[in-house]
Amino acid sequence: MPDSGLSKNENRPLSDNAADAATIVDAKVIVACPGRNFVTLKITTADGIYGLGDATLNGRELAPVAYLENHVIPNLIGKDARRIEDIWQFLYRGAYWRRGPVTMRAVAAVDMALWDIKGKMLGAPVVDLLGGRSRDSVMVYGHANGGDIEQTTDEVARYIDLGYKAVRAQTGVPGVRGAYGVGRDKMYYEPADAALPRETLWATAPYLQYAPKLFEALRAKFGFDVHLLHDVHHRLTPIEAGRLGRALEPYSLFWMEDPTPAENQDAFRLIREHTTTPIAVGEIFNSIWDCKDLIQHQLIDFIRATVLGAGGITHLKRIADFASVWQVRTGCHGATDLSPVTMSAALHFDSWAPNFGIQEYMRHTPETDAVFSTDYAFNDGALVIGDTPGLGVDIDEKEAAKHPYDPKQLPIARLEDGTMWNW
Ligand code: GCO
Ligand code: MG
Repeated sequence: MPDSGLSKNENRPLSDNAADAATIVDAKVIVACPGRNFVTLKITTADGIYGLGDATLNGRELAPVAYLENHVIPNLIGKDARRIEDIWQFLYRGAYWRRGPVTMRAVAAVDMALWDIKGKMLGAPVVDLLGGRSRDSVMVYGHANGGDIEQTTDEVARYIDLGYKAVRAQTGVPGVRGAYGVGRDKMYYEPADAALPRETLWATAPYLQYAPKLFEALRAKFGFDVHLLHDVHHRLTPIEAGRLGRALEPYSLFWMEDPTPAENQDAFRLIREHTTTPIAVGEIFNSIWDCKDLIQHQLIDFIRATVLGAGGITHLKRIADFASVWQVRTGCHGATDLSPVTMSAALHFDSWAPNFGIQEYMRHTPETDAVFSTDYAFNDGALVIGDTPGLGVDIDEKEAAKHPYDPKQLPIARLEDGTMWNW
């Protein structure tokens, strides 16, 4: 592992009284835009050990900032940082108002920071506190995006050359302006790109005709050894999703993601009746209650809830254990709006989870990498975490201060007649 400059907490004398030493004395929120906006929580104990958490909510960043600063941090000061579970329950049950993307990101940020602190206190990487590594490295998938089938095929080839064993493939659709997943910058696709939302167009009929042709072309060129994934991004109705899943069956996808919105989870029964293409859902889920029915009725194959979105390591571990009963595997969301703090936490979780499936991996920009140092590395289609105590991630606050918050929202989608659709 390269030197990651993560040893700042080493060699600090522990005070005689462990409880005093572990008292939370400070917590602050750092908002920065090194290429994109990130919200980072830094919690410090009396002994000077600090932990980091991510609370980034893409396009709505200042909501978790206000929640943390006004409603969470005052409750943390004076608490014992070692009591991760109790603090989690305090923030979840104690608020009375449960769940939701804002609350659960704030809870997640605290939880990540406390696991980071605990690891540093005990001199162990977080994965060892979870039960140790179930595997040495975790398979990741990268994003191959193109304006048409030819461009996407070239991109898939590039990812295979880079060593990826799994690639998500998205293509523009002729006649559909700004179809989901078509990057304007190949290496660093970033959909939240304007202060007011960019308008994109959606048309289901041409997409349903065109998308299977992409996978036909990819299998013809690359064979069946590489895992191929596809994100429908909530665009279809259940019966349309059933049809797409069936059309994709000959190309043996690793998964078809978010085929329809998961608000009405019964919708997935209809999809299941029509296709055996594996289904992945959950990047916008916030708790085990969002996942419960889909998992226990075996309506999905992969649960995409994340450390960031679903209340931190403490809660995601609970979701993974529940999912394992029905042989549902994990497939954590890992787009660029999940900061290197979340990626580090996710990789500790993935390295432990016995029912790990795959981890999404979108590279962060060089500006982001200059603010956050990490100890994970890409090797042969997988990410490997090091043995740094805690989460193995640090923030350079001076560097972060050079990149002030820059409001940016996600795009919206409309149908050809102007009707609002799911982006
Ligand atoms: C994915 C996602 C992302 C989201 C983004 C929104 O599967 O990676 O769908 O690209 O659109 O995280 O903030
Ligand atoms: Mg997705």
